[in-house]
Amino acid sequence: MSKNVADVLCEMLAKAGVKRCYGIVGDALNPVVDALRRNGTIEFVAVRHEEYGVFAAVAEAYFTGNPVVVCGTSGPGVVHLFNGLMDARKERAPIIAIAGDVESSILDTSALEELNPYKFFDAASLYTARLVNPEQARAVINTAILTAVLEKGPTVIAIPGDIAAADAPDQPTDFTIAAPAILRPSDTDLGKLVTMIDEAKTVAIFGGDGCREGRDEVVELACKLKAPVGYAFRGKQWLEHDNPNAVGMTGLIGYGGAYNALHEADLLLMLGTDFPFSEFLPGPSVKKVQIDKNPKHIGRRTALDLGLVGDIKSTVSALLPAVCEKTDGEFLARQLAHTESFHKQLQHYVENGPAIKPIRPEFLAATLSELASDDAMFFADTGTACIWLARHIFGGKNRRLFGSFSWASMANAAPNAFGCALAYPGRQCIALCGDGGFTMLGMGDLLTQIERRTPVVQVILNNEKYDFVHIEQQEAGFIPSGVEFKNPNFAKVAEAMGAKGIRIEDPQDVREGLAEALAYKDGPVVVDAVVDPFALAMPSHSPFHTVKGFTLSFAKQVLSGRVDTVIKEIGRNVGIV
Ligand SMILES: Cc1ncc(C[n+]2csc(CCOP(=O)(O)OP(=O)(O)O)c2C)c(N)n1
Ligand SMILES: [Mg+2]
Repeated sequence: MSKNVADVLCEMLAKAGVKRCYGIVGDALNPVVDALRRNGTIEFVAVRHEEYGVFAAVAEAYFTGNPVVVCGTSGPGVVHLFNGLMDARKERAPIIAIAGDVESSILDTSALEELNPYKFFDAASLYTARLVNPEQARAVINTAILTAVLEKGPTVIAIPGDIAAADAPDQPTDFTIAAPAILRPSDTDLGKLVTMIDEAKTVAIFGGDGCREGRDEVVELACKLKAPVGYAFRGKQWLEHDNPNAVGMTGLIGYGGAYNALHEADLLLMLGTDFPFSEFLPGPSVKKVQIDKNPKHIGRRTALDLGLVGDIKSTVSALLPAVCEKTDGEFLARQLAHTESFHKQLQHYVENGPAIKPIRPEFLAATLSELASDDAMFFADTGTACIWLARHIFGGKNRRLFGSFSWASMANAAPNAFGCALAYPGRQCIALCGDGGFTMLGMGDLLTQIERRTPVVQVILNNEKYDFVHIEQQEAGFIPSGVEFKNPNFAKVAEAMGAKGIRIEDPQDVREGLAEALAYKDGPVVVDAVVDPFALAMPSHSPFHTVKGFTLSFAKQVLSGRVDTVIKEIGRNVGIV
């Protein structure tokens, strides 16, 4: 039997290292799913919502580096892919989306479910193609794969069912994927940087996801320069562990001495970060150098004294032998001491946690971190889960931390954990979910986990509100509104669906409940943790407008008769940092 276009598609995707395709079947995709079935190399993972499939794919693709396929059809099913593809773009995950298209004979006639992929995917996709002629197949599929893998992001192939089912021309399906190219600044620019470093009395480093490959080199440089190392959320998992110079994160969920270190240094080296919160970066009193392999990142968050294009590993490797070692460790010691004292403050609700009801999320997260294995993978929903992940879940050489850090979509954690549970069987995959996030997307596809008996641990922060927004509204001086909702007992819901459900209401049961969840290997677990809805977390540095906003909001709430709420909010956060 001759091959059809869908066969060629599957063959090329399999050759690119694709292991899974997440999605929902239908019309135009039927020939594609049939080809996947016949090919047998790529597993089709049937989900209940296309967006869930994409978030699962993003985590798998980000960590493995292999491309992962997602699919949806036609207009509405394709639309459900979009949010996840934006996430893939921002988190830099190689995803290839197959978008089922209407029959080629009715394209551009406003047919039922017709969607123009070029317009629709414009913001998310690095390369969008419409396969309307079998002769295009090899070139289009080749480009979609190479762009996704080498530019690290999503690409889209829209394909009408009749084209997927059409005979394929006899074209070669082999291709090569180059290893990442080595990119480093010119000798002249490196020379300028060496002079700046040697002339500076004190240096601080601030790193992001770009330090992933060059982590050891960055730590070595920091040690040579006696430089404290702060990090953005996406840099935490690479730069925090086994780093004697680590001083924590800056930004709204920041902790430790990072803010001070960055502001008090003579020279700040920003390495592989596109940290978006400019107000947390120092002004002109600190000299700033940024190094990134993406030229678009250079200088867009803050004005620089020097901007260099290069990947962190090779640039820092070239820098290391050229710079003079610094001998005065006073600046570093001061920043480390500050970090240590912040860390002690952070322990307030952890140490007192067993005696505080409702359960403090700090205590819940810290206990989870303590009980989880050394190679556990943690995922946090956008919301307060991110704060507790950043502050109380410790990374390690083999631990992984992930979230929708740059796109900041809700409801990512459960699918992220599901994707990694499939890609890394035997590893603990733990999702710290908001109750808003879990009910938005996670609950429906709990059925997918159940059917496959995938051992994902979902810990739901049951605070009956969009707490992050609640905090945000107060910070901006508003009276909180539209943020509260009612929940069912999630443990009972999970049990009724066929998963293991554990409800924890009492702080005394936290350790035992989490240990039981982590030990369960026979399928998914939902831990329904009833946590304090008034838990607040302040950054290590609170900008003036934050303090002003809270004061204004509290005053407004008192004036509108919500004295009770304000007293609870203040009373429950006396040990706050
Ligand atoms: C898809 C999406 N919708 C809305 C938002 C805005 N938003 C950010 S955090 C948040 C609240 C999350 O609530 P929940 O999941 O309950 O977590 P909590 O903060 O309560 O822990 C909202 C509504 C978003 N980031 N993404
Ligand atoms: Mg919530």
